Amino acid sequence: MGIDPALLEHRLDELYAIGAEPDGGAYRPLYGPAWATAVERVERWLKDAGLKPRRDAVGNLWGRAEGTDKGKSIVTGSHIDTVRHGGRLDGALGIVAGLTAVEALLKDKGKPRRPLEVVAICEEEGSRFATTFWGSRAITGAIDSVDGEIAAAMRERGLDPTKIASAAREDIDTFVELHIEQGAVLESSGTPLAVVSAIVGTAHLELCVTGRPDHAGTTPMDLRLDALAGAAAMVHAVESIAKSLGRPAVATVGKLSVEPDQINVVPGTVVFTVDLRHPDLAGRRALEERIRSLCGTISEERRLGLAIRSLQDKPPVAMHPDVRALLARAAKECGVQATELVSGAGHDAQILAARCKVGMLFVPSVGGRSHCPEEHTDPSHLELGVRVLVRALELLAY
Ligand code: HGY
Ligand code: MN
Ligand code: MN
Repeated sequence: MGIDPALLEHRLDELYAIGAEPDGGAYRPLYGPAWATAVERVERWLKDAGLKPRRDAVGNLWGRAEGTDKGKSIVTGSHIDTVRHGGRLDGALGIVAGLTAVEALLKDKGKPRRPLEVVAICEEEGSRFATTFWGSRAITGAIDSVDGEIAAAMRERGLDPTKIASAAREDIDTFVELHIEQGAVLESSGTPLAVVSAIVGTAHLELCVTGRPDHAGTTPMDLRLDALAGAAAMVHAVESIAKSLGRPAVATVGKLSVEPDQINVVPGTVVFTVDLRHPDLAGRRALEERIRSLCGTISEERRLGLAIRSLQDKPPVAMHPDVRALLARAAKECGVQATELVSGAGHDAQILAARCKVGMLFVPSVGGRSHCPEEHTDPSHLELGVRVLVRALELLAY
């Protein structure tokens, strides 16, 4: 099947250049200028590939090839947004690979039997707004309200926040996503491809620690209610609890803000986030329970206030067995024995699973690095991933 690896790399480079940050990486936050430019570029590629482009009410970009039969669509793609200083492949690979695969199939095999679509999902990372999976939640009809900030940003892009419900799809049969592993399992085992078996469950918490702002020079140490010293003890507790549970439990404090954030003021308030993950729900609940309890103890011992808010609570999601088997067959027919792997990263497939059959392919990440400019995958692995994706889509849609 005619795939041009150089074109694949070139398109990935072109997308990576959109939202390039001066100190490395790319940043394409939802509805921002770089996001809009990237959507336009993919839209042009979709048209060049002979796909009919359509933007839905939240800005997901679809490219569709009608099938000879009617019926539900076969869809491939991924998210077009990035984290800050994001890498070249997270999300972008799934879009460019999906486009490349469908383009090759249309050229070599003509019109598919079933409708075949490529989707650039508008947002998955939650980098700009407190939304993760915004695009895929719209597709599954899971957005029931939109806050003012997002609504204003939508209107700026010519989107109508009152029309979000129209983005919901009931006519997708199967969604297949090619993604980088973003971890080091494939690289360390020397395996070039994995079929994802499940995606871990993720909980996001926000902890607000309240003390008392005081003068840094005149307040004795034993009289302080130092919110940052308390939060630091809690951050250490988060790490030690996850370490004591051992792999595959993980917990991350990724954001922390201090008020009044002045060199000569004892911090009065600290807000920080915790990202908790575990392949099974019981494991994740145990991790969360221990973190909540120890942070509570620390706040009492230090006479600090503590409010914990749940921002996200996603259970683990199994990939569809039929799709897993089909992806393994496609890999085998491309000459590779794919391994099976649980994804420690979240993906749109875990949301779309509510409405259709889903499956994912992983290619190795060099050094296991991702969500950083160092994100890299060997071009031969990218090409193999696309070839297996082509075969899988051919089995599904022709
Ligand atoms: O957080 C995640 O796992 C994904 O990259 N959004
Ligand atoms: Mn990501
Ligand atoms: Mn991703």
